[in-house]
Amino acid sequence: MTHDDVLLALNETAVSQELQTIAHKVLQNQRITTQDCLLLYEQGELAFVGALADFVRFQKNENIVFFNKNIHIEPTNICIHNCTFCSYSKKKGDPLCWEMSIDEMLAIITKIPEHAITEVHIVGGVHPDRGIDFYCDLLTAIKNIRPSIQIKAFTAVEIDFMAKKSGFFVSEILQKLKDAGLQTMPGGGAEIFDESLRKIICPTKTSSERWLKIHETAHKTGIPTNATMLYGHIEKFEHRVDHLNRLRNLQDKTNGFQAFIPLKYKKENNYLGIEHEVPWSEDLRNFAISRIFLDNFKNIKAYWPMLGKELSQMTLEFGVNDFDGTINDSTKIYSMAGAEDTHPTLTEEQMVALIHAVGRKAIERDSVYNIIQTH
Ligand code: V47
Ligand code: SF4
Repeated sequence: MTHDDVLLALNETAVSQELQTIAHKVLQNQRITTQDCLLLYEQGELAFVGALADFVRFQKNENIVFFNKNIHIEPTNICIHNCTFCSYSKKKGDPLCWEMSIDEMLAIITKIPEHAITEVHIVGGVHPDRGIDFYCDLLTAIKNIRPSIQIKAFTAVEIDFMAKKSGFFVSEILQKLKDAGLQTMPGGGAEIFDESLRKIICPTKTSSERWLKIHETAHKTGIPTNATMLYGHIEKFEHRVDHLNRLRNLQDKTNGFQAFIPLKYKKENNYLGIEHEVPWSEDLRNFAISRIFLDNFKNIKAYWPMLGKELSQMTLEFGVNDFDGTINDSTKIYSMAGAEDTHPTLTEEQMVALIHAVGRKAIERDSVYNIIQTH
């Protein structure tokens, strides 16, 4: 949407004076406040926030939608933590637990033709017996068999454990991993930063303060990272605003976040006991408001295995300009939590068609957003 389109839409929508003031700020590329953001969550109708988000999206990325070709490897689902929303982690000895050896993980990569992927995304549970040496060996072995592959790996929660287990500082752990081949870090483990909610949904996990510190240290070490927010569980709008604000503040300081990825809470097979997931209209509003508020993030990413292909396609009209990858069926975090697509895969052609269908240019990128191919 252009500036004029949005103004036209605004005139045709009966919105309050306060919302109009926020809209004018956005259209003049001014930063909105946390109070503005809360008002958008409380009162902003889907069409209204969608129009503003589309304006911001176009300002930052024109008509480009990025995607990358990757696979996910989940080394283990054995985890020392007990997050109540998690449908995936198991304790040692549970019949549903798994732990892959380095050779097993290498075999997954070897099976995939060289040109088919540019990135491997590695995230798993926090295994009590696996520390920095194991993960450095893993990265080194991957680089030995596929030197050109880019490695996005380990949430701040896994990094935190590697540091505590070994006695090294976080900065030392990150440097060792970088030397072994780590290029970027994913955004998991952020959940929702409000400390009182963390006590309920992830009581033993890395604190918000430490999550942010680990990302800050990664940025200083030259490792770009992503940020996520788990929404649609027990949080209120004010907690989402607080979460986004802490991310925006850190990004002002480091500019090291590449993308923001809202993660929709899925309710199956976990102990949180939420009866209903939020409706798709709330997913779209949340994408849009995040796009408007996070004025210092270039990319808002939709993780399609969680949302499904159709809803992910719709997010493109609500601020999203980035799709997480062409993924094989090894992603279990969401299939175990009730995502409809239990074997999420999209070929390159399907991904491109999905993007072209909404009139955008599809660009294959690498892990640090260099352009590989335009479609
Ligand atoms: O931190 C766990 C989430 C995250 C559930 O950075 C759940 O490119 C919904 O962070 N319902 C890990 N979500 C995955 C993640 C991620 C995914 C894709 C791309 C990137 C990236 C990062 O998964 C966890 C948690 O927030 N999660 N259980 C659940 N029941
Ligand atoms: Fe472990 Fe991550 Fe599940 Fe929490 S969300 S229990 S840290 S695997």
